[in-house]
Amino acid sequence: MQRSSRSIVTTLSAAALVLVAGAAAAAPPARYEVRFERTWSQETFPKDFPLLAHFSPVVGATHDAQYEPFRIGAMPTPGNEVLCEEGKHEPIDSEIRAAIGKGSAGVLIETSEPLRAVPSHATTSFEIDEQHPMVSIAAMIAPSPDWCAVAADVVLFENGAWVAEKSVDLQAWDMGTDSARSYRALDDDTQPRGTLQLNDLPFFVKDGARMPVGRVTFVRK
Ligand SMILES: [Ca+2]
Ligand SMILES: [Ca+2]
Repeated sequence: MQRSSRSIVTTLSAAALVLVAGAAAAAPPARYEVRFERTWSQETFPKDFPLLAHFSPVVGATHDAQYEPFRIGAMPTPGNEVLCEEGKHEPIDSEIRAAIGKGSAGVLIETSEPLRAVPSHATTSFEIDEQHPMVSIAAMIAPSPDWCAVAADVVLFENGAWVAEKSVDLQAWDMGTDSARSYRALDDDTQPRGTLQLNDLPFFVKDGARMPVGRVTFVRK
C-alpha cells in the first residue's frame, strides 16, 4: 500500500515537472548580434605594452549552468590553455561541441579574424534558446603567457524574457597554465595546474582597480 501511494506521488511529481518544463519552454529561441570590442591599447595600458599586440579571433558558446567554458576557480581545460596561450580555437571548439552533444551547450560562437587595430571589434550573430540562457565568450590577449579577454556567464534570458541589449566589460583573465608574468616571457608551463583567475598583474590594475580590456555587447535582432 505504501509503495503504491509513493508511486502515485512520484507519477504526479513527474507530471507536474513536465507541466512546469512545458510552461518554461514557452519562449521561442532568440537571435543576437554580438559585438566584441577591444580597448586594450598602448594608450590605455602603457606598462610594457607589447609589439604586434592583438586579440585572437573570438570563441564562445551559449550554455546552461552545468557547463561553463570559463569559470573563476575552475581547473583549466586543454581548450582554455591553447586558446589563451596560442589563440587557437582547437580544442576549445571540440570541448564546446562535446557539451552541445551532452545538452549543456547550445551553439558554438566564433569569428575568424584577429583584432589588430584599436579600437576595433569583431561581430557575429547566434541563436540562443531558453535551455542555454547564458553566453561565455573570449579571445586571447596576444602576445601573453596565458591571458584572455573574457566575459563569462552573461545571462540573456531574464524575468521570463530575452533582454533587448546587454553590455559587459571584458576582463583580463589568467588561465593558470603558464607561470610567466610578462607579455613576452618564454613559455613556463604551470605544473601542477593553477585555476582560472582574474588577472591581477600590474598591467591590468590601476590605483587598485581592475581595468577592462574591452567590452562585449549583445543586441537582440
Ligand atoms: Ca598564468
Ligand atoms: Ca602551458
